[in-house]
Amino acid sequence: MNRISAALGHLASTLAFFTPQSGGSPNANQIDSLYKITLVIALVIFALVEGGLVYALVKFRKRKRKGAPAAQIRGNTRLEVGWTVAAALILVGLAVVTFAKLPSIQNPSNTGPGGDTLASSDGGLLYASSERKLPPNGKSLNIKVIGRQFIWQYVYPGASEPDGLGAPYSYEEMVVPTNTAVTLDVVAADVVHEWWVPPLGGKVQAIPGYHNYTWFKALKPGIYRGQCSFICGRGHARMIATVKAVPPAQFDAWLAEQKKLISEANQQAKIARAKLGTQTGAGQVENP
Ligand SMILES: [Cu+2]
Repeated sequence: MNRISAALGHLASTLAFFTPQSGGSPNANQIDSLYKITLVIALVIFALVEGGLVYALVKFRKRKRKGAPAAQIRGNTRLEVGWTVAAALILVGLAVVTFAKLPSIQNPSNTGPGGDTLASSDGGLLYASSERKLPPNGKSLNIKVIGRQFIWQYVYPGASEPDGLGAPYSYEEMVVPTNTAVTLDVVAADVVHEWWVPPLGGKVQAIPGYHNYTWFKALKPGIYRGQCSFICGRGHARMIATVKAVPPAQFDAWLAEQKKLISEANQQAKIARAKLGTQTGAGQVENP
């Protein structure tokens, strides 16, 4: 039994070399297992086809000494019908498995035990639709992902002003609490970009004028690396995306600190603007 499980473990790690990164989020794990199922079926077919080919080559080769010509075989209706039907059945099987797994890839799951208890704090504006899926209990940490040449910006809930301004934000590195359902609103400020952090799920395009949605739940603390995966201009290669998952308490502290820093900066900007307003004449305007 131990040997079998060891062999299976070995097989899984070998397969993992060929399939997408996983382990970061349940949806990424489901995508990965779909790839693995397809890969195993493909390997079995590969072995059967190549094995049959080698068998036929050896068995029906022209033997020098005998002098008799190799058997000339043309067509075999049963065999041809057989492999056509078998191929169709395999495709049907793959379709069934894919559709069975699709909901667990597309639909966010609830925040797990020990996750951040932040409810959707968009003032109750967050609603589910056919595009935007929410966890069964309707609660997620919703982060807006804005793609722009050539950096990702993340806007977190917690706007200090009613028009949505003053919300905490960060660039390039998204900070999230572990074991918490995180839903993403993916938009673009200029051209098409694509959000992709492989260990946390599939690709999502950021398209100007549209909102696309995805989700993930970081299972362990750590750094998850990704990259804009839709060529978007000169700086595309540098448009990296990182997700840093930290324990919920650490996330709450980080978010509060960001909020404080941003409101301090906004206060200073207000003072600077007021100062600018009292100055007249281009020559008198000093840098505030
Ligand atoms: Cu881009």
